[in-house]
Amino acid sequence: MAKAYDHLFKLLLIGDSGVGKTCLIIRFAEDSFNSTYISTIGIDFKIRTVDIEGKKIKLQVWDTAGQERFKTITTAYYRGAMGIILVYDITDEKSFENIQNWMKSIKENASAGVERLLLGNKCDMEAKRKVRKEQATKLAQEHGIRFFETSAKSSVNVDEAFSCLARDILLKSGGRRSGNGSKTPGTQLKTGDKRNASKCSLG
Ligand SMILES: Nc1nc2c(ncn2[C@@H]2O[C@H](COP(=O)(O)OP(=O)(O)OP(=O)(O)O)[C@@H](O)[C@H]2O)c(=O)[nH]1
Ligand SMILES: [Mg+2]
Repeated sequence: MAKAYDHLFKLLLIGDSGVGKTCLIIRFAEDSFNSTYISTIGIDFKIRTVDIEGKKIKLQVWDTAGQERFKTITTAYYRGAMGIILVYDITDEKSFENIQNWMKSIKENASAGVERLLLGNKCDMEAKRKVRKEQATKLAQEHGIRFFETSAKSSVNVDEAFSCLARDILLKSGGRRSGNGSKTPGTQLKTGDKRNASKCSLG
């Protein structure tokens, strides 16, 4: 019998409470959206298998509670993650400012070579925007990571973001190891522009 998948990648979503982590995962795994807000308690996960570069990649996506009181539980899951998605809400400036703290938390709790990705969610709410795209692009460049604006509600860039991260992990595991987890030159300035997004579309 053919193997169900070639690789299993564990991904983790972090970010302030209410930014839309759970909705992004539900959009990605089940292609649905619910506007009722049920704050995540502790930790949860969903699975979706995708095709990337001819490989079947099983993505186990861990959803963490953004509320401070769950921090001890959620940070225990950082270590096992191969990719971490940092999420803020484009209509909530505080959630963007806090990305620095979430970055710090990754540094303290995750494995050194973990792939990171920045998402500005709720981009369907343009009229309520508080965080300019350029601010986030700059922050992502400073950290040498990709950035996308997404909407779990309108299904914008969700598949693209997850597949880009999976693709980066796949490429990294396929021989371009840098040993200490630092990025090789040339992969530093990665932003989620249209060109990048189309390159990362799912097969
Ligand atoms: N307009 C809009 N609303 C969204 C979007 N994504 C999530 N929401 C809404 O934002 C609220 C919070 O979404 P959740 O996905 O539960 O947020 P969370 O980050 O998982 O929050 P915690 O579990 O508390 O950490 C819900 O009412 C969602 O319906 C989006 O892309 N656009
Ligand atoms: Mg949640």
